[in-house]
Amino acid sequence: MAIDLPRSARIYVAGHRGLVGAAIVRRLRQEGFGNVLTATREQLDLRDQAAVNYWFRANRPEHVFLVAGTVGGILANSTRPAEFIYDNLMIHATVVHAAHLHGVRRLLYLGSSCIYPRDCPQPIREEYLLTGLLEPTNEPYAIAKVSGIKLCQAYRRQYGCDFISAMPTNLYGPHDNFDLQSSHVLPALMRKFHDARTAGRDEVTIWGTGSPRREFLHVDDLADACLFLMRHYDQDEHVNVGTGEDLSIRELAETLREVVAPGARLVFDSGKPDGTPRKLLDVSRLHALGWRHRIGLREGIESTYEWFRQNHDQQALQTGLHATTA
Ligand code: GFB
Repeated sequence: MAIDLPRSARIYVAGHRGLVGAAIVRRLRQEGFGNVLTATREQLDLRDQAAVNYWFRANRPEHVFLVAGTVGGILANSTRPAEFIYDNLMIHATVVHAAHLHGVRRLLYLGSSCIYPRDCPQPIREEYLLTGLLEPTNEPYAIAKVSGIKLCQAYRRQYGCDFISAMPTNLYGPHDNFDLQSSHVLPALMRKFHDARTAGRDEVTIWGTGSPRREFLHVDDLADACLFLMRHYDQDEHVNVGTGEDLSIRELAETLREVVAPGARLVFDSGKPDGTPRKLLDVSRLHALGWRHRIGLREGIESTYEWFRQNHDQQALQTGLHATTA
């Protein structure tokens, strides 16, 4: 099945300054889409329904990638729960509602793999949603992300809106957040190894025990999957997006060490939380549709480190919260 997405379509990328939004904009421009619409946070507060309605009326988007939100790693999620639930609930609701009011043809909403129960069977199938309790360190964020799926489904059922949902695994790549207090593990460890190397230190601290397992997808692969789903998927159920492969945090740290700072010693800080023991997505629904990831983890880490080295000074000035990813 192929759904028409003409190069002239007016496409709004909500959250274009974040990891995911920036990758989708890059991808759309590479493919020759000439009407990519964006708005900065200063121009449009996505938590304000009246402002969002006004913006949709003025700009008339036909397709929407809803990838905006307040995001962060395990520490930011556990210390700023109010921001994570309020900002995300509001942003999802205002954009979905305005898209309905203003006749958007298709909308893709991006959730997160933390929507699934903490202790669900692995790999995680889409139907495990709402079958058990969530991981406490990110429950407020996960509740907001589950609400986004339910919004899309409710607007489809009541109003016939063609709104779809994709649930990505942990992401990384250029334009990630490298701030140690708010980032996810991969950019955090890349930065820690880099700082250790440049300062001549031989020790790098890894939070938790190193035993949790995570799956990592390069954001350019995610952008590719988002376009693929926009063109080939129009069903009610959400779709997992990942590689189908995971590794332990210790193994991830060892890989980053090889690329960034060979010889550094790993020290584990068990005072920091581990979070969910394992999050490996079952990607058979996506594979059956005809999409597979292309960028291997080692290759993706090497190219992201190259990007980081070239952009590090700029990144060091940013906190990255209120950016966009899953
Ligand atoms: O990536 P991360 O912050 O988030 O942490 P989650 C993954 C694992 O890496 C945890 C460990 O076990 C962390 O304890 N870790 C080790 C570190 N060293 C570090 C470090 O220096 N920084 C960080 N951040 N972690 C998030 C959720 O969960 O994943 C969000 O909180 C969202 O809601 C996102 O779903 C994708 O994978 O545990």
